[in-house]
Amino acid sequence: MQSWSEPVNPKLPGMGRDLRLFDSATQSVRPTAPGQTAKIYVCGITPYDATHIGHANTYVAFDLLIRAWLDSGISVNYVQNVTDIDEPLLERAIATGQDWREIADRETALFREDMQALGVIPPQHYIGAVESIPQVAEHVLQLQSAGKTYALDGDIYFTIAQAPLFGSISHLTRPQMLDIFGERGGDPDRVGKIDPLDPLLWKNERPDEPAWNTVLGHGRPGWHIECSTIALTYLGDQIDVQGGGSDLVFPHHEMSAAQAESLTGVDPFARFYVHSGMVSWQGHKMSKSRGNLVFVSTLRHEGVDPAAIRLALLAHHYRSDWSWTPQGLEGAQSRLDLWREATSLECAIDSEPVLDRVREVMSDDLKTPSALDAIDNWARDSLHAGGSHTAAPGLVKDMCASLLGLYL
Ligand code: 5CA
Ligand code: ZN
Repeated sequence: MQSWSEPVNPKLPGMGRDLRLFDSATQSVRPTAPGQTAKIYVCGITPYDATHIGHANTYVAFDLLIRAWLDSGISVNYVQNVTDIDEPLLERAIATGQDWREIADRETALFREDMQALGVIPPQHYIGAVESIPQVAEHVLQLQSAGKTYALDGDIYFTIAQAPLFGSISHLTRPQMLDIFGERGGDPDRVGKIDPLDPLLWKNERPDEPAWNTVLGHGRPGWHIECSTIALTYLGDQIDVQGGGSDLVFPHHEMSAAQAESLTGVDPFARFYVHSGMVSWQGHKMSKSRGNLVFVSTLRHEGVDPAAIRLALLAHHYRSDWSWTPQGLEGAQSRLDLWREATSLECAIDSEPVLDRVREVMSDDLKTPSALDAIDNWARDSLHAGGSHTAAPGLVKDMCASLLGLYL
């Protein structure tokens, strides 16, 4: 699939520190220490509605992670999927009388525009579920041949019982797993399953539903195996980071990892499982199913500067849950004005210590609120007290672009 354009990121003097990140599996902040090329897979959108602030927060969080790696001299292979066939898309198509493909194409196009406007670095491989169906079917066949699946009325399930690391990402109790599985696309109550938690690998063709002709016959993939397959195909048997919002910890990342590990024999599938917090609005997590959404494109069309939207997100640490408010956006706009004024000065206070501080806090699990504080202080002091460093405003501008994705 077509991705979007890469923003221009100025080269900064010196080099960033080694990035440390919180890993959901070990529940600890550890050095990421990837090889020369870091491999990251971030779960993409299900394109049945436009990009909302919660999505934006998640993709900006992983953009910051990638920027921190790039700044420390590591190149990055970044893969993101689009879940361009799934139940919610088909339900939306029926409800609105549109073709599911048209909805997916239109919303994916809007997502690309939003990402570009927000200064998000595009993935090298932007891969649709639909275009991956032949590889998914091959993987399901492999699991079948290895005796790790069973059939139920023509559908194929993965037997979770033989996945030794199952549960090690989410650390949930079994009753918790059962509850959440049912809420997030699973079918714990289907009669005939060996374990209610077994995830669907392959759905046999149903009347009035799209199906593809594959080595498994006519049908379509289950959700989790799509991400296992796309990650394995484009990044190899073990990746450095599997990312997404915290609502994907279970069942999605737990299941994707269990399936990938069963396919390759390599564990863990991801060295780090990284999850961003949930953004709420009107008292609930912003979600397409609830419909309490603030769209990035609506704000843009209202004339809101995308840099202000991005800055409103950066005011929160990526792992915290928080509420979107108009006041938060106003605060971000004032901050943007302050930074733009200070970076337009002819000379200012030395900003090399600011670069050092921002690198320090960003390398420590991407602590954006501390980075914003450091830049605020520099901007205020420069505007009030002046300074004699002619290169300082330019350095802050470049730093905001390269490390924070803010193009002042
Ligand atoms: N297509 C699947 C992943 S394979 C999916 O979850 N799509 S999604 O459109 O529902 O969500 C896309 C990303 O946005 C996911 O990482 C999800 O965790 C994140 N996300 C969804 N809602 C919010 C929210 N309110 N706050 C923060 N992140 C969110
Ligand atoms: Zn996914």
